[in-house]
Amino acid sequence: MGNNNQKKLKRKEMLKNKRIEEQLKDENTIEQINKILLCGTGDSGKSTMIKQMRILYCDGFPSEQVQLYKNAIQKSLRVNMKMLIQNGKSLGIHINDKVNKQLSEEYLTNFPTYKRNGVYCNKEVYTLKQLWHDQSIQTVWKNRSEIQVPENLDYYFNNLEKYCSPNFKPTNEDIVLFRIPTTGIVKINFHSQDTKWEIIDVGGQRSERRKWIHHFQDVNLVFFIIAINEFNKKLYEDQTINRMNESITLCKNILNNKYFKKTDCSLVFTKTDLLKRSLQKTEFKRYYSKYDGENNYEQVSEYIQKLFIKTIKKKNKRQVSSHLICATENNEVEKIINITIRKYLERKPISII
Ligand SMILES: Nc1nc2c(ncn2[C@@H]2O[C@H](COP(=O)(O)OP(=O)(O)O)[C@@H](O)[C@H]2O)c(=O)[nH]1
Ligand SMILES: [Mg+2]
Repeated sequence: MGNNNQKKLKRKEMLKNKRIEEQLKDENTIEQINKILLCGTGDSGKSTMIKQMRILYCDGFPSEQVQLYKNAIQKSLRVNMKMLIQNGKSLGIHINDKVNKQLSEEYLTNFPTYKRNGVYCNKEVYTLKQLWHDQSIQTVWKNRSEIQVPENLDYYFNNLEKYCSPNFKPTNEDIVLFRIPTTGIVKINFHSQDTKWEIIDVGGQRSERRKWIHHFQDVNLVFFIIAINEFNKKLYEDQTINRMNESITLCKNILNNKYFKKTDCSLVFTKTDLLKRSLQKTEFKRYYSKYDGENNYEQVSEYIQKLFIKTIKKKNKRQVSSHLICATENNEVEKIINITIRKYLERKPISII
């Protein structure tokens, strides 16, 4: 009998231990999701980073997104040709070629009809192609820092027939290179180095920035995104303000915010490809008179990085890193995400899933 009681007690003890073990296991597996917040002015490349993450970690874009981009890309060719013709006039660049001048006038007259019809007819495609290759329109395009047209417009105009076709289906590259301004919040979840992460994209234009504060709590890493080629551009929202100066001011305000005093941050300078292209025809010193280096990519990019880094206070309390990337290149985005997370985990080992 005594033996039986002992057996029962032992069994009860074993069951209790098992339950405790299972409970502990459950507690350890409660998901710890680490947060990366993307900040920066409009057009700096935040959503491009998110799109690359979607390609890397989430099997690309759902069909409704692909359809959205198809419509937006097609619409933009028509709208931006109108912009190039009209802005050319205000910049004093008039179409010299008689035939093309006539075509451009007809285009502006027919524009409302084309817009209403939506689909491209052969005549419109022919006109757009002629006008895009016109020397004066190309001069307007070369002076695009003076006007508000999308950065990668040439990519689409150089392959016009494809994009005007009703059968066109955007590739990942077509989507990455095209901008639809972000309103609201976009989040992507992913695993990296045995930890769970959430990356958050917010709209960057002035009207959108009020919403950022709601996402400042519990952020593990802040990525401040800067388009490094913006030194000669004006702000979309206010044509009197230089885009890079706006970005410097925002960087100072965001990264010295009380929520981020001890938060690791990465300055991510995008559009390195466009900076290289732009320095071939533009003097950096014309916009930053204190600069006394050479007008080459290495020295200019070094100088710009320093302008931003020096605005960040309390560098001893957190890790601050700086990266130069072409954000439209998938592997460059992947590389900096991996490096930054690795450095973060080395410093602050967190529970592994
Ligand atoms: N050529 C080039 N284009 C870029 C780069 N990064 C972003 N873009 C383009 O810049 C535009 C604005 O990017 P987006 O991510 O929407 O900016 P956001 O307003 O900060 O979200 C898009 O057309 C992108 O394709 C880059 O490194 N190189
Ligand atoms: Mg965006």
